[in-house]
Amino acid sequence: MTDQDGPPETGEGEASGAARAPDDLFLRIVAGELPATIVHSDELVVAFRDVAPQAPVHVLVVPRERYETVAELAAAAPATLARLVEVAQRVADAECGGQFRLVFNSGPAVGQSVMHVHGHVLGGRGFTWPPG
Ligand code: DGP
Repeated sequence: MTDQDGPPETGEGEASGAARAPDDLFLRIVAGELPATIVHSDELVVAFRDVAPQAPVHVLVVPRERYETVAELAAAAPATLARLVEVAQRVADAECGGQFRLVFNSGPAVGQSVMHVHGHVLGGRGFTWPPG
């Protein structure tokens, strides 16, 4: 894996939904159409800082292709999900000693506001359990 590769060539089939859905904020960030502080980019995933950080480290890792939920991503493109988790660990290794909380909100009822699957990598402070 390199940090700056070209366009996606996943070989894992088509992403669900409209590949260029105009309301998909994260597709627009992946395409470079919206600004973001990108901390990692490869042929499968892009990681960038959350615009409203909830912890000293708060990075979103998203697939380049559009899937709505983590379960959908796991079923359709498991290698991309594995890469997403690998990148989450790499971000945490670089920024908060390797320990982190990885959150996938799946559905509006539990807080998903952007319907393009994203892992929240949270770290750099203590966390309580259970989450709110
Ligand atoms: P969720 O609620 O799980 O769907 O998380 C969406 C996250 O995305 C939320 O923490 C805020 C972040 N976010 C929303 N819009 C933008 C944006 O335009 N840029 C960046 N960097 N983050 C965004």
